Amino acid sequence: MSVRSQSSKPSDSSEAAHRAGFACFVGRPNAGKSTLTNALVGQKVAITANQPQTTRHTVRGIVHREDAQLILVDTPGLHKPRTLLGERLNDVVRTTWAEVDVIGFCLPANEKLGPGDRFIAKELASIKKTPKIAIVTKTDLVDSKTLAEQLIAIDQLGKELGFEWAEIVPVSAVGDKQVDLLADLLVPLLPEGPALYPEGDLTDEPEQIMIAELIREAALEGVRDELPHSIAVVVEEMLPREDRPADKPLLDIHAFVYIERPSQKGIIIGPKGKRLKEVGIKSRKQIEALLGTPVFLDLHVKVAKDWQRDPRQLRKLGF
Ligand SMILES: Nc1nc2c(ncn2[C@@H]2O[C@H](COP(=O)(O)OP(=O)(O)OP(=O)(O)O)[C@@H](O)[C@H]2O)c(=O)[nH]1
Ligand SMILES: [Mg+2]
Repeated sequence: MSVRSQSSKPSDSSEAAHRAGFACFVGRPNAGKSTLTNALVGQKVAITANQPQTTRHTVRGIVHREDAQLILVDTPGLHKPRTLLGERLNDVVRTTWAEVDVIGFCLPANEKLGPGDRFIAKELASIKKTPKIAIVTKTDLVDSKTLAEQLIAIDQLGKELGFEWAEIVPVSAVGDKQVDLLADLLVPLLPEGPALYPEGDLTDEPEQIMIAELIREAALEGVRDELPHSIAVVVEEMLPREDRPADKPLLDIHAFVYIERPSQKGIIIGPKGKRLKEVGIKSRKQIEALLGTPVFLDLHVKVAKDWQRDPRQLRKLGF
């Protein structure tokens, strides 16, 4: 039988069926999960920072392809919790990986496997039904020998725990290396089915949350120690400015930057308010790009005492 006649048969299955489903990225804080999510989606849907525990809720990023719709679920870094917030974040991660079609375990190429990675791998090993891909992130930071050693160590880790990785893929989200390949490897692991989100949707994050996150990202830059964990941002109000001509709209956004202690106020605001002003300028530019409209951003710093440990405050802040 010729190839041609085979492919013309109505029952032929050589035309791959459309697939749609969920893949989550898990890993230690700072492993590069959110940066990878953004690289795959082709736009920033999750904020990133060179600090652990940047992501505080699951963020969906949607990759549209001819053959598939791949919905990525970026999760907070899994860590040893020290606060109620930390416990809540870990719960979110565990709930997520029970719900997805494939799990991508992110391990940075430039850090040797540690107890934190082993701990996560062990938990993943107990989820038998879901395929697991090991993703070696930040490959641009290491030479080929170090990368090879990391790949071997990860393969070994799976064997020790009694499972095989569906794939082990090295990627660089910053260098855009093998990011498309990763999508190619994730798609066949999704179930067959029609698209779950409308074409063009890149995320289902509400605008107000994305705006608060962009402000928090700007506020995180350059702060150290405990302060990054203490910052939370809430957008209180978004209103079009009245009496503006139709061709010159302006959106007023009022947001609160919360910290945990009065002593942190000075650092966030900076001398003569300089730092807060910079945070405002930086995030406003990104918000304007996101919304496609000029914005007046009004930021206020408020103390929410020890909110990371306080159930009532956590609820108020959306956790
Ligand atoms: N050189 C390099 N840096 C990267 C790469 N991917 C991420 N990073 C950096 O690693 C840091 C952490 O990245 P994130 O994407 O925020 O990490 P995360 O895993 O989402 O962190 P949490 O949300 O805290 O769990 C940031 O400074 C990124 O710029 C990469 O491919 N190459
Ligand atoms: Mg993140």
